[in-house]
Amino acid sequence: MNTKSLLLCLSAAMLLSLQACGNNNNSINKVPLEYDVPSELTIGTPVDLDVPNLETSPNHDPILVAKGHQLLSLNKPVTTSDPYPPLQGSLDWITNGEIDGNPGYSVILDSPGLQWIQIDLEDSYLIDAVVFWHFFSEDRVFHDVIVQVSNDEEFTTDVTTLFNNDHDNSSGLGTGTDKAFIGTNQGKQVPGNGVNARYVRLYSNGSTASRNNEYIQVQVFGRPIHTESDAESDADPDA
Ligand SMILES: [Ca+2]
Ligand SMILES: [Ca+2]
Repeated sequence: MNTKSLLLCLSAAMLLSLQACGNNNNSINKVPLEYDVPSELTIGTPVDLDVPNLETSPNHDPILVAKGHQLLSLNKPVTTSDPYPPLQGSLDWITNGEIDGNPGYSVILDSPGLQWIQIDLEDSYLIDAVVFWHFFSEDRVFHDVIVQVSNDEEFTTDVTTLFNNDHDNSSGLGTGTDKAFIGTNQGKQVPGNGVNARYVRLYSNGSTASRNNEYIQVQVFGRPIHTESDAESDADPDA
């Protein structure tokens, strides 16, 4: 190798390491979350909700997440803590891609109080966002909303909490500092921060309307986990 080709090699190596640094920087390559927003519905009259810790000026702009995020949860299997079949709908409606606030499109769990539903992404991914719609055709706040991800199906180890608005720890899962919110057609967007996980679990504990738990849709966005050899073989400065 002559001096000129050695210099070329060194410049190429420096460029690659600069790119690698860039990829590790969270502020780079972030884009607004791309997801489907269903039509707005205002069937009910506004309700004066007396809810502690309720957010006052919600921002529904798409959150910033990693470029290249994909919808991972479409038609993925859903399980629940509720031992009984739903009162309305079936669990697969939660990931069926249909997001409609009209009556008849939501799954209503049979057992009231604190319950979870869980999506199996069938592989581990880097999770960028979880978006969910409980109900949005009238003002309603669900209690003790907690979103967790894990690679452990039982959620006994390796659990990351992405959102928790159980301000008084009535769930026993820890005190949450996130705000209570009124569901809208924009859905509730929760950042995933690129955490590595296969399972996504969402808790709720009834709402201001009833003790029942209800879901129109949950969407999980993220990216495949690239190994170092993958990254070398498909290195693309625009990726
Ligand atoms: Ca649905
Ligand atoms: Ca609580």
